Amino acid sequence: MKALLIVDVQYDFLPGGALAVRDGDQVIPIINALQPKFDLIVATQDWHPADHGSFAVNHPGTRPGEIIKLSGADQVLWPAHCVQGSEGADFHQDLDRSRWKRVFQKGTNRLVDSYSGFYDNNRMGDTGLSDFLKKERVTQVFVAGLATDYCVKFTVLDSLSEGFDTFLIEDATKGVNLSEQDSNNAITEMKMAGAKIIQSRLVG
Ligand code: VGL
Ligand code: ZN
Repeated sequence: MKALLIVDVQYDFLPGGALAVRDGDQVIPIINALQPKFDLIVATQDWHPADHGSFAVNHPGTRPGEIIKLSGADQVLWPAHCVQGSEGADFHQDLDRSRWKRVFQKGTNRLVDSYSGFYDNNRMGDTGLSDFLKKERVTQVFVAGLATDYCVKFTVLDSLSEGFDTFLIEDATKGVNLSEQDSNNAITEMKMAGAKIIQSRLVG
């Protein structure tokens, strides 16, 4: 069984959003065209409390892009984004949600960020995604969405470590690129870890 995993296609990561990914909206029609090729579709949703520790505004004197220690780990500080219940946390209205089986929310613990849809960055909190996919007898996981260099990358790496045959659908993702090469480096890292990098037109 193969599953499509759609990562964080939310207004705050799209042009005009608080943490906008350049051309992020270009993934929407590609993801919509992919969905009929899958019998199982799930999504992740970045879902932070307003006092989340990854927001620069919650650390007076800091700015987005700076790195601090949060619960002992290096943490990039972000503009406030995907606050629970806000419009920015909503999925884009053009994204077809009609066949999604479940949405896995992440980033709810203010003390640790959670880029992956499986586990938080300290590998403590578990969204239940891995157990869910295993119960559904999924063996192949195809990942699309935002952002290539953060949530998509960590989701792909955790998917591999959970034993799933994992595919990155390259043209169905876009990166933040705080540094110019971040997305390219992320793709190399995913490939080195065992992910297969494919294009959407080649998904059967
Ligand atoms: C993400 C930064 C902070 C993402 C989420 O979805 O890639 N990036 N929170
Ligand atoms: Zn976030």
